[in-house]
Amino acid sequence: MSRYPKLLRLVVLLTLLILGLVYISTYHREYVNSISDKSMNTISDIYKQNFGETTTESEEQQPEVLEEKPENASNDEKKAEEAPKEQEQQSNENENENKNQEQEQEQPSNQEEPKKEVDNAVTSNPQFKITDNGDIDKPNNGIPPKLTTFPGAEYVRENATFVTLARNSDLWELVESINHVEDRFNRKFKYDWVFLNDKPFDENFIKVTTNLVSGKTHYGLIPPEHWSFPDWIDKDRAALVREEMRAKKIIYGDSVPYRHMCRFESGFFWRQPVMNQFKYYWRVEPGIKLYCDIDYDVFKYMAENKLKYGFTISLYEYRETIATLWDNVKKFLTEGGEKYLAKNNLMNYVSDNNGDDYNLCHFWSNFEIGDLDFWRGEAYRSFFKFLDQAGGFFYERWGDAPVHSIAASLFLNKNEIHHFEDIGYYHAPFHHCPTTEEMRTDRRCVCNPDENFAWKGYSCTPKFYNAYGLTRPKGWSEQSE
Ligand SMILES: Nc1nc2c(ncn2[C@@H]2O[C@H](COP(=O)(O)OP(=O)(O)O)[C@@H](O)[C@H]2O)c(=O)[nH]1
Ligand SMILES: [Mg+2]
Repeated sequence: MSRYPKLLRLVVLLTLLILGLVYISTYHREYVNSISDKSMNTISDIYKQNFGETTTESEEQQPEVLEEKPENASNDEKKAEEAPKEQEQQSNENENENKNQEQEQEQPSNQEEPKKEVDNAVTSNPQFKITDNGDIDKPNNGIPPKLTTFPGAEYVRENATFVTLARNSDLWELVESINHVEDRFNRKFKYDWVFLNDKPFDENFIKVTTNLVSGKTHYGLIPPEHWSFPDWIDKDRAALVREEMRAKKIIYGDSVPYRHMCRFESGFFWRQPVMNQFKYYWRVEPGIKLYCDIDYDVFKYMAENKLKYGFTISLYEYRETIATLWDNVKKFLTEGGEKYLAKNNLMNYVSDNNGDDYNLCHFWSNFEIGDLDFWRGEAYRSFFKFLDQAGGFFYERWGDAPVHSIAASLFLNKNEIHHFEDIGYYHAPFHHCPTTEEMRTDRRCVCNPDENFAWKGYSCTPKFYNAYGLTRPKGWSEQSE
């Protein structure tokens, strides 16, 4: 026998040995990782583990709870008075943030910015473009072209409805809202409208609203278990809290019905049997205005772009109304809710330190266009159940806006959330007016752009654009003061 077969055998043996070693070391690393994952228990850990390190805006100041107006002032007056003070507090912070972004946009630096990781979920949408610095540009803010002829009888609508929670006494303020919605949008598309009340609607309410809505109207009576104290709530403790909040003049702090309303909008509006037939909804409140034409079917837009949640105005919450909300969110996540976190979520919209604290940002829920299936899904159901058990709707005054917003920001991917920049909107005391003159002219808007809240100090919209990595509309900085 020659020496060569022996050498060959040696080489084969050595190769097998090396392959074996590589396999064992890889397997071992995965195993060690899986063990250490289990020992993570802070939200920061969970966040980093799921999404990696991200930049924070940790120097940002958070707004304090503000002095309230005397008790005899109306709520609108109170809100209108508070807003400028709040804006003052926030303006420095946002000025810096705004200036930074403006500079980035207007004076591209010579140094090459590292390209942001491309988010396939976002770029797969053909209307979005990735800019050189990695931000996402939605031409015309992602709004489809106007329809030139409006749908006729054969039009196939989305499975969608307007929805309004109201008392009989809200009728005439609500009539104004219906008028705006019909005039600017719904007379062209004729979607249905659901009205919900904890007491039966009276004949006049039904007659007037049915006459004004171009689609079909539906009326739902809320069952008592969706509008009362659950049996695990200590009513004496809740009453004590209301007294304390009354003394501190916290807005709606002493109100029982307001708390039922917030709990209902958080956990029950989408459970009403009359809502079962619908997939999409647009929430409308009494006393709102629409400032611009909406010449496309927003529900189709939601469906075509697989959007789950849309908003117009975004702002900071009163800290005292949600003192322990975020602690409960963290508890929910560490006690099994972590699995619901979306991969490309908007944690950085609601938190400036990767989830350790809530920055008070929320979408203003008096306007919402959303997919009911999100609230119906397992993630939100278990989230709401957890919060409801914790009792903060009654022991504090948790609003449906922060509850919805936190859920949407954590459990949805960012490309499922949309800012309706084109929908001019008013709910006292804030206005949303499309930023560019081009859009305001095109949509026949009647709002004053100087009053556009979007880029002002107390707005969270800049944070939304930053967290999402969206390019802001041209001219935003002129509207920031
Ligand atoms: N049926 C019913 N609706 C209510 C009650 N309280 C508030 N709402 C409705 O809940 C929504 C929010 O209330 P609103 O007073 O506008 O609160 P704000 O926008 O936070 O100042 C509106 O659509 C109201 O019509 C109530 O006690 N019963
Ligand atoms: Mg309202």
